[in-house]
Amino acid sequence: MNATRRAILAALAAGPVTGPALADRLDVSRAAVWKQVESLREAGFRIESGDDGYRVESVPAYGAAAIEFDLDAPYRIEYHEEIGSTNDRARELAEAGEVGMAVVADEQTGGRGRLDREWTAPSGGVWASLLLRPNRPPSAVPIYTLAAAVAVTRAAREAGADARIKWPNDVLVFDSRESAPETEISRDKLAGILTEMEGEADRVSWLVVGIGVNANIDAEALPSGATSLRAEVGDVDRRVFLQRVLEEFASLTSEAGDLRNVLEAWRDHAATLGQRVRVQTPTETAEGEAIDVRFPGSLVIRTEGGERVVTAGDCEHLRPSGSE
Ligand code: BT5
Repeated sequence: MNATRRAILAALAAGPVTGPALADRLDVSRAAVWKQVESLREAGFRIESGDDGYRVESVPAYGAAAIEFDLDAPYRIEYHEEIGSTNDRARELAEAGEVGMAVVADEQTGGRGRLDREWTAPSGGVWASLLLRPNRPPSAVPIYTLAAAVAVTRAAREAGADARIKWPNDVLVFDSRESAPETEISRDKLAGILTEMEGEADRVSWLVVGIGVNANIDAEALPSGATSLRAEVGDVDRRVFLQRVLEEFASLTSEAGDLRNVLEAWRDHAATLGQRVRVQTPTETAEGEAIDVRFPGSLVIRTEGGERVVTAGDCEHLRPSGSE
């Protein structure tokens, strides 16, 4: 999307505005304004022109301009109907020097999970990869994964799903039909996050935070153990849902803010804390009660041999000892 079109969208989001006022404000010709308004109409925006100027009556369901319209987060959107992996595309853009972008797709044909696992990503999901260049050391990067999990969880809860976070990167929905929910054993994966980066010792060069949410997808189209917003609460407006995720994420990770605040928000939504867990790290297995999360995202586990702090790995929630 070009800069004039983006600026027109931003102005229209604030209310009706006349063509001449837009031309003045953006320092372009009236013909240029008209051309961009026409192209927005072609993209599916219903824009009426009345006495008070152009007014947006409706926004297309999804797509770059739709997601950017009225978005309160500093990201430009690149949209694809179909792509291999939005993370791969964001990495390409990183190599090309871009920043502050989100690559969004309706469908991914080569979606990736952690450790080269496959991520099933049919049409109807929210598949998005954010490209950032935070002024932070690589050691702080795990907190961005936690922030993304918090952002997705908040948006999913607003949509009505009982979403909670399993350390470090899974958003789960708990089965409300379960008779004894305190055992918290029955839950399905609604979303996952894949964070990738390149950096030097003291500074991140680029960071890609890939967010995958099973939104308007039949549960049958997903692997076992997965669920979708459609299955839990019905279809959502993906444009609004993704905007919420991006806005939450931007506010949690703003350069001016304290990243430690993410931990507080994460604890509020954590399913893992207080649970018996088994965490498989690349080098060891730790089993015990998950008691806290520490900056930049490590899990503190009380094991028989004392407290252990794990920084990465796959976490399994176990039945509490003494239960069936
Ligand atoms: C993740 O990996 O959970 C990270 C997933 C990140 C996906 C996003 S989508 C946008 C961006 N572009 C990409 O290419 N990726 C990111 P992990 O914790 O390793 O979980 C992977 C495992 O989850 C798989 O081995 C399956 O068992 C399961 N799985 C696969 N697809 C799933 C889905 N759609 N929903 C729930 N579980 C799934």
